[in-house]
Amino acid sequence: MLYPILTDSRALMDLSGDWDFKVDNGRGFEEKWYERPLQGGMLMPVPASYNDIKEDAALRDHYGWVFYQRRVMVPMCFNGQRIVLRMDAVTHKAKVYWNGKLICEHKGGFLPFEVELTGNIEAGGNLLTIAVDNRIDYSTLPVGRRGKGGAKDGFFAGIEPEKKNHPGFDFFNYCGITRPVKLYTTPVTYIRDITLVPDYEGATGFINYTVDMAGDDADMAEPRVEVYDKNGVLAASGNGRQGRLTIEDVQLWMPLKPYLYEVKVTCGGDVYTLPFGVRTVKVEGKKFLINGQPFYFKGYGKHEDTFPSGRGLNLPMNAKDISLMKWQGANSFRTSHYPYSEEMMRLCDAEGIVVIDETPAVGLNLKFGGGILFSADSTSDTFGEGGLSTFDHHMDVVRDLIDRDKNHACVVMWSIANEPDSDGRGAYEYFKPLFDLARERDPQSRPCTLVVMQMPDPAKDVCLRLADVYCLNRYYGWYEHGDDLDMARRIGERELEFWNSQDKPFMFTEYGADTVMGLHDTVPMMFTEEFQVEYYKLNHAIVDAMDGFIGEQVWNFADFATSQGTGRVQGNKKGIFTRDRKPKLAAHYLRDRWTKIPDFGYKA
Ligand code: GCB
Repeated sequence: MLYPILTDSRALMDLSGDWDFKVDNGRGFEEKWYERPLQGGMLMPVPASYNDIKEDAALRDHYGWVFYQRRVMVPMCFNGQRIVLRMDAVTHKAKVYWNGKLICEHKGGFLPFEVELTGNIEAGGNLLTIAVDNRIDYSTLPVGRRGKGGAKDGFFAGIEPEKKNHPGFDFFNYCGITRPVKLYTTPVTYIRDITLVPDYEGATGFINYTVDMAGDDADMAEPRVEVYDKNGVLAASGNGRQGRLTIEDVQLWMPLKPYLYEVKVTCGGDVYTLPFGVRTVKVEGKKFLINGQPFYFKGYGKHEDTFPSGRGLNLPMNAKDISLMKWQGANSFRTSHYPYSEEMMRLCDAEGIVVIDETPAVGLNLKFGGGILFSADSTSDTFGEGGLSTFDHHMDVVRDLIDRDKNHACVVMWSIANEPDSDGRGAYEYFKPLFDLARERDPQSRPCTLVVMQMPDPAKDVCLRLADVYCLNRYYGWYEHGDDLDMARRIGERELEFWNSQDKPFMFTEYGADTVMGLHDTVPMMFTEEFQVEYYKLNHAIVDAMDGFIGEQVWNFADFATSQGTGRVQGNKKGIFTRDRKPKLAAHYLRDRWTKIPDFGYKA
């Protein structure tokens, strides 16, 4: 799906702003709130999660539907064009009404969807209502647990808690219209999609392209594809729906040294341009090759999490985060635990930040019972009867994620899920088709992975059979033996030797220790800034000695909001930066380490 942009043939209107907003009282649909202006609501900024915008605990923890609404004027000069309404992300389910009529529904909170409005525009204004549902369960991604009810018998029997979400994941269930809503036009015969596959041989670069046209005259239209360099000089061109363009003296896209060409497609009356980097990615033996050289990942697992936007698009913070990573010598991050905004992906292309692109499949671990603080039904049969029913939706998000992000130079690997019960019954049968789909769908044949947690028996983990890189989340020295770092080192070493003895590369996609900014001690005491540094030193001493270890992505870039519980102090404090991006002691330690580790050839 193409990112909406302004071109010679396309208009674009961003509908960001303060929308009318009302929490459903259980009668919103019955009373058809979408047919007329919302009564007695409040204003709510779009894009943003609604949870932290007001001083209202009930709104923060709301369970169910809310309604967003605004009037949309559509300029008459759009007449004769195809008019499309695009929602970049609505978390987690949406029903979209245009002038009182349901025009589309969507499940999944982190990927875009759109609907054509052509022929349905009223002069003088149109009523747009988006109803948003934040409920999570065993069929959604991320997964929500069936909440624990009140006590069945005994002294407190009969006291039932209010219905609420029980996230099966360790981040706050931020919801709402979290990314922009846009209206754009195309000519009636239009460029539906562009697929680009880069390659090079010596100094000659190649772009294999496919242009997908749609509309009345799609069959007759002959695309022209042009590639411009940074100075606007034509570097290659060709005609036809498919082809291979040759760029002499190609400039490669490299981590932290990105070079982007501009690919311009013209067809019929439509024009679309996209920035594009020429680079290759491949796993060979125990190495992860970018442009043929062994890359070493230095960086983070992140979140889209800021105050008070929640998971709402925050452009300045995205820029700040990349600046901080560069200051530290980091070169990469994982979009834990859901696809990030397209604005962030485009920024990473432009800044040369390497991305592991993850689906929203988190919490597929009923056996684990929901982890450190989640209430959950614990069952060992996550992928069996009575377990999850996420499979079809999981297929959809793998497909939609790859379709959205396939052309990004920054994306070097797909993460199919985070920490599922990957050694359990049915795990292989569940994950095999998802890996097959990702491999079939990605025109650039990037490596695929499954991020695995500490619990499963390493020897039985399905990632051994399915993943191209073993991505490990490990907490030796925190959840395990935090009070005995020597024991943590010995246990960690034993397990990591197993992974190092395999014939594929492995890396940390998470390792970390909760650290409250400002807590200090002379000896490593858990939660202090000194302890966090010791924790990282311990882990680095183990992995630096291992030839198959190809990267360290720390958990987490910054402190972030979570559900409440005794294991979380106003959120998860494993950040190397605080939530407002101030460095803890470990930020300086990592800066010192990472500026000394080269991006390429560290484990050559
Ligand atoms: C994990 C999860 C991550 C949590 C982290 C933690 O394994 O993947 O979402 O936030 O542990 O801090 O416990």
